[in-house]
Amino acid sequence: MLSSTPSSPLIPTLTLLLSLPILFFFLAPRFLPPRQIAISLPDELDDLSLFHKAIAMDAANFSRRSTRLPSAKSHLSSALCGPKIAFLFLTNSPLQFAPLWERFFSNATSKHYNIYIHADPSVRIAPFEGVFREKVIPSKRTQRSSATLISAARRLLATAMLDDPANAYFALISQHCIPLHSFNYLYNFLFDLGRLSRNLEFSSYIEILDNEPTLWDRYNARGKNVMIPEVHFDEFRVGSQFFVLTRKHALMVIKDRKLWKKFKLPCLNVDSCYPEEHYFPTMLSMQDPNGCTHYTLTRVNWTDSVNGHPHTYHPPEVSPELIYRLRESNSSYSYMFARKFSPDCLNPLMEIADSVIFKD
Ligand SMILES: *[C@@H]1O[C@H](CO)[C@@H](O)[C@H](O)[C@H]1NC(C)=O
Ligand SMILES: *[C@@H]1O[C@H](CO)[C@@H](O)[C@H](O)[C@H]1NC(C)=O
Ligand SMILES: *[C@@H]1O[C@H](CO)[C@@H](O)[C@H](O)[C@H]1NC(C)=O
Ligand SMILES: CC(=O)N[C@H]1CO[C@H](CO)[C@@H](O)[C@@H]1O
Repeated sequence: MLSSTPSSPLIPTLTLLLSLPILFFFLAPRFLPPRQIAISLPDELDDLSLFHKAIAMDAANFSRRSTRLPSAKSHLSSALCGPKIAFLFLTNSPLQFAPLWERFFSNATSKHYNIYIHADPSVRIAPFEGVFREKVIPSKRTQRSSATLISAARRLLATAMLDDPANAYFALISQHCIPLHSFNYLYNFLFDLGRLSRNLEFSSYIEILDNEPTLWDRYNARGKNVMIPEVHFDEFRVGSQFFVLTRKHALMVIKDRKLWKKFKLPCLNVDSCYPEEHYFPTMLSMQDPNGCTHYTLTRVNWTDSVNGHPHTYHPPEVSPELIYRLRESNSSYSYMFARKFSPDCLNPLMEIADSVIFKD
């Protein structure tokens, strides 16, 4: 009898209580930070096993020679018999500029480069064609501003090291990147015969900055003092993830366990975390600051950036003058790549490919 009493407050209360999870479900995304994908133990073990293989292979191929040659050269020793550039494409979409890259590679012999693609398997992407055919490596899910991007880059480095001992430079490229020079120009720049003959060490082109105003927030994005003792604040660095690393530094990156233990921790403050912009510059500046130029070869335009995204170029902006402007740098050499370009820039870029971009 009691339960059927229409005036019982129980029913509305129950209804309200039952609807709370539903309400929460709809409202929660507005209040909670976006969830980060955690890196699972099986994924971690897969990567470790890959890294071990690559490290062992590198030791087998390079150790004997390094007793005779200075170590800097030994890690580029394959240079003596044709070093290669490993192009590491990190994407979660089709490669929108594939035809432009296809043109870029058309002048290169396969003796001078290799291509590897890490493609987020949770996104349906049509099979890659042409020079990109069957170049996808075993990939895992990636998410912006999370340690999954570090994992993906390390997976690409290790796979490329293991695949070909002649891979001497490793260039990380995204689907939004375009080349600013011809393949030959890039190749001759990286494998500068003058440096080789003078026995100078080859440098990695990676941006390493310590003067960003947001650095303190980013350092504490996993919780206060969490990075100690592995990384003290005065060792913490920031820089673009788009690097060109030597084999020596690629090896350092996949050998690292100490910093990874901290950088893989989930971000509590996702909006000021961006682990992929800190892990590589921090690690290399701690281990070999003089072996790095502290400077990236990938131009990006941060003017009027929105939501942590750089300026995205659209078709009306594409012109020969833009390419010339993007090449200009404050360093003694020119930028080799640029980002970000919207997919519909492909046609205007193709129109100036031979007459401007690859004309050197
Ligand atoms: C950078 O982007 C801004 C717009 O956000 C634009 O006005 C400027 O011309 C761009 N700079 C270069 C070098 O393209
Ligand atoms: C060169 O340095 C100046 C001054 O620091 C800066 O305003 C400019 O954006 C830099 N140019 C490039 C291409 O990085
Ligand atoms: C290919 O090489 C020729 C001769 O060096 C050059 O004129 C042309 O621009 C190059 N094309 C590309 C796509 O690199
Ligand atoms: C070029 C070269 O020396 N390649 C060797 C690298 O090491 C692996 C195994 O460790 C050999 O199978 C390759 O022939």
